[in-house]
Amino acid sequence: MTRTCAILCVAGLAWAGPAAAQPIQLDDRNSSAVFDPTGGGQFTWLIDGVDHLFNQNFYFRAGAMTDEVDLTSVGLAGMAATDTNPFADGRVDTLALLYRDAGSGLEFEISYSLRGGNAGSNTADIAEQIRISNRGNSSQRVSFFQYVDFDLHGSPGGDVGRIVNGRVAQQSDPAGLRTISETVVTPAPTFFDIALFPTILSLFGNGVADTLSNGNGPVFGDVAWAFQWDFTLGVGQDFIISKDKLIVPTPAGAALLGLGGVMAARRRRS
Ligand SMILES: [Ca+2]
Ligand SMILES: [Ca+2]
Ligand SMILES: [Ca+2]
Repeated sequence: MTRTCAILCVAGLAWAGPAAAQPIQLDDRNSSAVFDPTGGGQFTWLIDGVDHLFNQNFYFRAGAMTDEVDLTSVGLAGMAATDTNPFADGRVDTLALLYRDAGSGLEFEISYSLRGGNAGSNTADIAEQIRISNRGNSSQRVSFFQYVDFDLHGSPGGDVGRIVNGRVAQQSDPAGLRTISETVVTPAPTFFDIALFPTILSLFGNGVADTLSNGNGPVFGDVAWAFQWDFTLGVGQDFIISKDKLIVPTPAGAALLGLGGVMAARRRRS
């Protein structure tokens, strides 16, 4: 545990200060998650001692910007880590981050809330809410991206993933032991993509404006996916995104998730 985390996690203090922060760890029951607010987003999601996440991060493009920018590279303006379920587990489980981009006048508030399951259940959930506000003095056209690379069961290879209905991403590991599903509660993304690492990641910071290509898979291997929301924010307006990620042991009837057929097809080809 880092020193910053020790302070924040024990006391649940809010923090606001200059743009440098140590990684923050959230803990709840059988699960832990680690975030680097100024260094690339989330890098760890442990469930019953197994790490399933390589990286999740946010990128955006606004106004005349000709490429997408890593949100954690713009000014971190505030951070608060708190415990929101003291009766189940008194450790800090929720992280709120505030970023301000001076160039566009946009403000981004990200809230992550971790809910672990019973020990040995191999189940945990992270809910995310994102509020993007225009604090500048002119209307802004915004493209906001969420990028995520799960390496289920601690290894990047052999996962299978797909995107259903443009707003539900599903990924399972090769042994079929774990399944992550991410649901965009609201609003539906404007664009999306699922592909092998680093196809999608390479779009960010490549010097040109990119739009996701609506690939829905299935993809086999080191799976990564992204969602993109395009919208216009008038002065003083907000745009709110609500999402949820749930990791569970793959159900016996995995066809329920639309992955059973995919995995059967994979076996026939190999
Ligand atoms: Ca807690
Ligand atoms: Ca780009
Ligand atoms: Ca992966």
